[in-house]
Amino acid sequence: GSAGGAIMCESIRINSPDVKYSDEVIEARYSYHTTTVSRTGASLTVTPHTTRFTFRTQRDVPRLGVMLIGWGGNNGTTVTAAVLANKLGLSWRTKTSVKKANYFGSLLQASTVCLGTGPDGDVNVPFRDLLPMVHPNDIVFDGWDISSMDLGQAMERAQVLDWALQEQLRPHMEQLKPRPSIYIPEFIAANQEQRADNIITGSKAEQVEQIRKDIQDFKKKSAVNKVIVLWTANTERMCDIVPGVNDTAANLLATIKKGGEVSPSTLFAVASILEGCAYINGSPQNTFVPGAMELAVQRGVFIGGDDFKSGQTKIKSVLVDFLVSAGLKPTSIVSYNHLGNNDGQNLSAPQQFRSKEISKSNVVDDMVQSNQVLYAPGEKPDHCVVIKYVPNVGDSKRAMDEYTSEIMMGGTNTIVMHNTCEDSLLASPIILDLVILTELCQRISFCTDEDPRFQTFHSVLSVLSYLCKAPLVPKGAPVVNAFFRQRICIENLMRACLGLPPQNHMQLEHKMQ
Ligand code: NAI
Ligand code: DG6
Repeated sequence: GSAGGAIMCESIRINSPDVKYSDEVIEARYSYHTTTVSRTGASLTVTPHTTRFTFRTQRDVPRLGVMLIGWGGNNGTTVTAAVLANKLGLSWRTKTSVKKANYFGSLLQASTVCLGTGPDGDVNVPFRDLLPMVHPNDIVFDGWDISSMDLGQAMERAQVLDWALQEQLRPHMEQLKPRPSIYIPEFIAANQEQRADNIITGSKAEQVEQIRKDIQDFKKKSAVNKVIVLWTANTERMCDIVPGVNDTAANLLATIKKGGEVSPSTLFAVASILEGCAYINGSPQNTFVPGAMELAVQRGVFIGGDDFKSGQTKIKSVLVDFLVSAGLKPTSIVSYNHLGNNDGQNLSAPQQFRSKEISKSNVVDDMVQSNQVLYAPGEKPDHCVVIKYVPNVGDSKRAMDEYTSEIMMGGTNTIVMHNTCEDSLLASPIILDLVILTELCQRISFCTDEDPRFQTFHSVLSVLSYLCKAPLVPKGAPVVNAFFRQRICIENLMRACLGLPPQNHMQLEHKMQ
């Protein structure tokens, strides 16, 4: 049947000699087209290339466990509650109508992609149907928090979900209790201190050991076959990159042993990597110091981040892409936020605000640099980010943006936006997409005709860029912030795994006589 224009289907089967199915894998031959450009004086020579790839996707979808750091926070409780509500098929009454649990805002669960053309035109299917993927309802959650509150009470503290829904969820949520966590007060705002009543004691090395034991314990008790760890705890201050301390994997491990400066988020990253678990950073701080990145590469473990791209920044990566690619020149971008949740309180401290300011500010760089008609080398729009803590608005974040652009013949175009919404209801589906996409990538391998040894993606999983404000990419790789380039990258990668050509939107068949 069809819903909202998308065909809901059990499975998709590709009818092509390039695609083979076995019980274990989908194997697809794929031609990857690139172009290189060389310059001689004032002239550019452009050369097309084709590389033949073979993609292999394991079909067996594991039972996935997700461990959240900051489980008792607004995002942690909201994503856990949302999955439970979906799993239980809950509905609840608000003053306007009856609401039903859903996954709106999830790229994989709630958006569609065009597979091709059928007798009635484009055939769109949910993104999640392209390849075998974990369904969010099947994810088992666990996690840590420096606050000992059970998830029932913590959900109430968060003030995100409607009360009638909380009442139905409470008996389930109150069974869930965050594990004690690593608390180093200087990394988060001093105003968080009263929450910290659930702490692992001991040296840094012992704390890492405890986190590793927690991961093993969760695996054993919940019978999951795979665990992904995700930081959705408070924003930390940035760490200095210090040679001999955190610049290499060996130095970082030695610093942990000696008890030198390492942030809690990096200690968690090290523990996860040593356990072979992918680790995703949903906050802006530089958890992935060079030593942590090197450790992930050495161990062949995926890492991803940084900072969920949920609202204001998502719009920025759409709007600036639109302006610059339409040949209009953004000259200033001014973004105000105010919010009243615990995230806002933590960000009211200067060092934690600075982490967020950095991750929110770099998001337009690639789009600006791509257009030398509009911008001279090194020229950038003014870009100002303000965040204020206003307790009264709770999780309902306000974002106000002013985009000023120079248009034809010295004209000025000013666009002003006001966005109000529950922050955690935007972040929760992103958390689900991050872990489901990461898990899928763990089942994909590929080789080329030149090098027939199968390999996996680079440990720094840049395909997660769409979901992150400050995408982490392998050293030397370009950072892409532009929203639709990030989205089409995911879509085309999945199509490649099915031996399908990239979406080109040319519709030549409709442009012929
Ligand atoms: P929150 O403050 O409600 O939750 C954070 C939780 O982390 C709290 O329960 C706190 O007790 C806990 N925590 C702090 N340090 C910890 C540690 N070392 N170990 C374990 N737990 C610890 O914040 P919220 O709204 O859930 O956001 C979480 C993070 O996600 C923040 O860093 C925020 O900046 C980031 N983020 C949120 C977005 C959103 O739309 N909600 C979007 C982008 C990023
Ligand atoms: C205020 O900016 C608080 C932040 O944690 C944001 O709400 C969060 O980073 C989401 O940011 P954005 O820019 O994607 O809406």
